[in-house]
Amino acid sequence: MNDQYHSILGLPGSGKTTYLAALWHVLDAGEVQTKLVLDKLVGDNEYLNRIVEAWRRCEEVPRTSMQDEKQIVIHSHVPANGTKVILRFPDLSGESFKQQFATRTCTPDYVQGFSDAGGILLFVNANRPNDGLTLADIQPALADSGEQGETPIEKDWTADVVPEQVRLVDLLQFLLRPPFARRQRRLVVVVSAWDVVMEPKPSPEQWLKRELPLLHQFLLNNPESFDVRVYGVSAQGGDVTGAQRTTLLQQTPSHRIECVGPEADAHDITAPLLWLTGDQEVGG
Ligand SMILES: Nc1nc2c(ncn2[C@@H]2O[C@H](COP(=O)(O)OP(=O)(O)O)[C@@H](O)[C@H]2O)c(=O)[nH]1
Ligand SMILES: [Mg+2]
Repeated sequence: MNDQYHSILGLPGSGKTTYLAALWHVLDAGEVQTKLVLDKLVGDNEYLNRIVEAWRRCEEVPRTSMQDEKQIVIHSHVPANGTKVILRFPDLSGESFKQQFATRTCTPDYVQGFSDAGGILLFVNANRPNDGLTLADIQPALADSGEQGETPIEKDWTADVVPEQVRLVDLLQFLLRPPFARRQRRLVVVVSAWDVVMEPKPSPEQWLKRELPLLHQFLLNNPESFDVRVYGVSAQGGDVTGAQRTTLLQQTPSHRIECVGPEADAHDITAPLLWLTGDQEVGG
């Protein structure tokens, strides 16, 4: 038995809940071959069913509020060798992470979650505005528009103006000091909404290096703390809020899913989890 608690990190809108919904669907429906196969579910079935129902109908999954935070336990096994793997995830609200960044506090449960065996799923959404532009970046555009000499509008600093990658690096830095247990952890960066990345698509790792260089550099330079892989995941298969929805609805639901990265098969969203589970016997 290999009992793993995988922690999930990511700001609001980074694709966490959609990933869990798609995961539950592929495990439950058995439409595609997966590296992990479902045994049984312990915990909040109702919540998983609620998010998976929306996912199957190609609707946006419900927003996770802080009151709505749920712990999900999925019992699975590896058909290749019969090893049992228990996956425990919190579906935390992105608001919790925003609050942790701003107030420098977190709950005892959150700390406890990192003390057991298991890895980290860190979510970033490829369908995101660029929030890390500096004055140096926009200077050439200002120069072209003739507005160069104007005084920039000053705004008060709030935690909300901090770019996403700075906040994510900070959340990871929390893990490097007490009360968190210091050890090397496997970490998967899930680049969600991979369908929106323009062709020719870079590898997920190249995407991370290009779009979130600070986060990429931080992960690369802390090998004693993080053993990292990057996956591109389209858990929904496309934009369900636009015209694409009609096409998506016509597909076998599991076939909408796309997973790109090491040892991943096209629709197998369990590949990153198998590697996170990290037991040599289990194929990592
Ligand atoms: N295009 C596209 N959008 C996605 C995909 N997965 C999630 N999204 C969108 O990203 C947004 C945030 O997703 P959600 O799972 O609620 O993020 P959470 O706040 O981290 O739980 C929603 O608008 C989703 O519809 C995907 O595979 N493709
Ligand atoms: Mg959510």
